[in-house]
Amino acid sequence: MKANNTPKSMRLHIGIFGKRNAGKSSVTNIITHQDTSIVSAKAGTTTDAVEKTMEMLPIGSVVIIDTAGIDDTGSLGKERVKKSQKVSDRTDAAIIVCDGEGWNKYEFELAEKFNKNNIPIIAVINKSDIKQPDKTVIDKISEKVNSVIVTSAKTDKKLAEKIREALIRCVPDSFINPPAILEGIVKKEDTVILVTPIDKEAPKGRLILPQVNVLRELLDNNCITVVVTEKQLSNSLKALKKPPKCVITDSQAFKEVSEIVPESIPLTSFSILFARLKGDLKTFYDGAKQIDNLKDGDKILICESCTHHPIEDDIGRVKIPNLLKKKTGKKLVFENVSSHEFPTDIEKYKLIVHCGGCMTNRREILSRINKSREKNVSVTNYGIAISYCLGICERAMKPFFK
Ligand SMILES: Nc1nc2c(ncn2[C@@H]2O[C@H](COP(=O)(O)OP(=O)(O)OP(=O)(O)O)[C@@H](O)[C@H]2O)c(=O)[nH]1
Ligand SMILES: [Mg+2]
Repeated sequence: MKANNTPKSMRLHIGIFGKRNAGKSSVTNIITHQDTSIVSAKAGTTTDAVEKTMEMLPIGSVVIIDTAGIDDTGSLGKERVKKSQKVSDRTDAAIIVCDGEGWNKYEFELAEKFNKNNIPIIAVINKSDIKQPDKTVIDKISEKVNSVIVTSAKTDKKLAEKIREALIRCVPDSFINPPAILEGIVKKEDTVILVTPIDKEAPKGRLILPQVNVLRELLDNNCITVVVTEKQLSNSLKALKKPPKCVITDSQAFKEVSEIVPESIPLTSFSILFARLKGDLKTFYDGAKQIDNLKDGDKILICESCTHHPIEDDIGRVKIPNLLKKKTGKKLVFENVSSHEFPTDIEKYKLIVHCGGCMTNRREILSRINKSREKNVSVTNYGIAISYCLGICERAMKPFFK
């Protein structure tokens, strides 16, 4: 598979971290076989995360992210450190680069975070042409990581190969064989109806990513796939000789679709399929039940992974807040964040409603779920919250909890 054929969010994200001048950008350029990042003797050369997508067999397509030094100082430096920390939230495998002096608190703290989240770490002890690390240095680092590579980015011609091998040994199987979106729901050659409303929010001339991903998976499985707007759903059901194996709808048309599709036909949404693929379905389902406990003045955070210009009837800014207000009858306060932004003071929220996350990777959403769990904040998903407010959540979840 070519790198460009895999959606970015499904690619293994490899973050490269370390103190300033450790050789992070040199290692990045060696892995990517090109001048992806600027290398210089001046500490603090890399000031913003630099991303490069590439093909790394047999893992497939990966995103290499070079970062700014984790030991940067001053007000601007601190901002850079924050950015590097954000990259760590979406890192599936970490490479921590240091010189022969080894690690200090910066690397140990970072490694602690990765260890806690089961994220594999490869330690690259660089600049061995200047200083070979002591055995005690290597031993201390080894305790915290999956592999240690002692090397020199200047002289080691086999470094890219060594890193690749170390990655293959430690990355989760799921990245080498990504799970199917429709696992357990659809089998080869089944008939499936996809409902994709063409409303104001639908991008001109295109389908949105979850729809495209699901459609592609159905075609890969030789399924008979009927794609309609909600207006033709009833006619499509009548036109089929046998009922479809399931109906998958855009969450925004849930109500209408649930009224048309007979109870005997499994029904769910693109967003809920992605909630399972990218997050943790059970946590999101439990989170939705918190909706009933909301009180006047409660704050709700709406998280969207992509950045788009809010439109008149925006799902995160208008539709979901309206549904929640209607369902609870309470005066709720909504805040919205998008892209890689995620507040640190999440304890002030009663509920977090996250989008399906088609534009981000699973690691980032799991990391947000973890943070919410640590602070006892309930978290749910767009599709699940919508179905809950409409009173059809049980039905939409049934295909997953058979
Ligand atoms: N001698 C020697 N120098 C190296 C090695 N690796 C990198 N360097 C040099 O160390 C300096 C810093 O390298 P970079 O790759 O820019 O380091 P960095 O960690 O990206 O640095 P910042 O972006 O400033 O945080 C450059 O002058 C490199 O040429 C090595 O293995 N041996
Ligand atoms: Mg750099």
